[in-house]
Amino acid sequence: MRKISYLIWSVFLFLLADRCFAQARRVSFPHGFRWCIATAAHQIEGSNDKSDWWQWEQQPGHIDKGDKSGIANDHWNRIEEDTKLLEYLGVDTYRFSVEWAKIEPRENHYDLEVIQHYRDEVDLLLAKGIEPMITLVHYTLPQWISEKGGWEWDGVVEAFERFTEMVFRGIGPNKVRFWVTFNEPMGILMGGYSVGLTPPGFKRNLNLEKPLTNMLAGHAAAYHVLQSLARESGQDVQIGIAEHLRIYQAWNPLDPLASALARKTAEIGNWTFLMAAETGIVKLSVPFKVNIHKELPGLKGTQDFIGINYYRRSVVQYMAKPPFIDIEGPGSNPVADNGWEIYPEGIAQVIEETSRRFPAKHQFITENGIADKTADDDRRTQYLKDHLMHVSRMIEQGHPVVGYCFWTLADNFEWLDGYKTCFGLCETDRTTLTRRPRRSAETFRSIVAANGFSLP
Ligand code: IFM
Repeated sequence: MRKISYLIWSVFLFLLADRCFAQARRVSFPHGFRWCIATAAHQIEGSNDKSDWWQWEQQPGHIDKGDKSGIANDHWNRIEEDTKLLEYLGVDTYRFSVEWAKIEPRENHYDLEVIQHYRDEVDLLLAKGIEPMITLVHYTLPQWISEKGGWEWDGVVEAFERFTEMVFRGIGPNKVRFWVTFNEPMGILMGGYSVGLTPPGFKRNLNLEKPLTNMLAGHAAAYHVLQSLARESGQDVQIGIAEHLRIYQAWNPLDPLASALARKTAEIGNWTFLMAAETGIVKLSVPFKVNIHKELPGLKGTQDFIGINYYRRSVVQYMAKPPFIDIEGPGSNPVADNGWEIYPEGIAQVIEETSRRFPAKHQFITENGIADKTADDDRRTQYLKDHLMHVSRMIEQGHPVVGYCFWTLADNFEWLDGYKTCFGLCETDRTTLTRRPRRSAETFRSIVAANGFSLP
């Protein structure tokens, strides 16, 4: 009798321990957490021949191996196919951009068929139960604006405001709740206006007052237009900016110079735009180089959520050759195909810093992903889980992260890298454009279905 009771107790304790352990190993997300896939028009639609990037790609030396976006993934003609993939993954949100160069190919000439096309895309998504999140500017501009100086042109703010109104009215009220005015605005500024590696190719160093001011004024104008049009139709809209937030650290944390440089780079690269939209004050200062400090009317408080694009850590280290210091170095972890260090805990650090700077504001992970074309797709699968583990932990600690977009659906045109790097949950065959779900697509799908996953 005693033996039987021991046995029963042991089995009971074993089951209890197993259950507790299993719970401890579960990575979960709150009810209503948004699962999303992010894409951008120029990278997938194809034939964006009225845009500045299209022109840029035609010039030798700009894009790796001379790749051109060309037909890209022909998403323009394969919306149904791609929407089926989104349904297969089970996401409830799809972040994509509308292409200004297609909507307004010539100044003040709006192509209503193009607007209808986006309206149809939105309707299709809604019919499938997927909420659209629309990005208004994902790097590209119409070529005619670029020729006038891009974000330095005096008329660009008004043009952007008109374009925003056109998009909202064209798609129709009560359809799109989530809006992103700019994707990675500091990337646009640095690439196109500081170092000149992307269109319009200006090399202004840190003399960025004009384009920075115009982009912020454009953001504020778009924010107010969207909010007032939404109010007219009794709709709730949530508007944000998706900024590329990186971890910058000194290789040797005890090195004061490298640490100060890392802090300054983060302040400029990560926070200039987001902080300005919050406070209304445009601030950019580097001793002996630039000193911008001014208030922009109408800018303060123009973001309803913070969009976080997180990919990597950059380590500040010294080099033997000029310029003797590298602020883009990888740290001690493995790197992705494009050389970006894989640093999952960085997403937690970025969430924490975002909460500190913008308390109580909702955070949306608007992009997270890895360039990887290894055949077994282990790295992407692991990357996804490792980053989600940190996101879940931060939510448990009370950080207001409301959704997560994976970058991206299928391999596509990766800007300066052309078609070399592959960020897709699906592999795109560049000859047939067939999309083949990778192992990570299966993993993502099951995580979405279960609103979490168990750690091994
Ligand atoms: O492909 C880009 C995207 O357009 C913007 N964020 C980073 C991604 C990967 O480089």
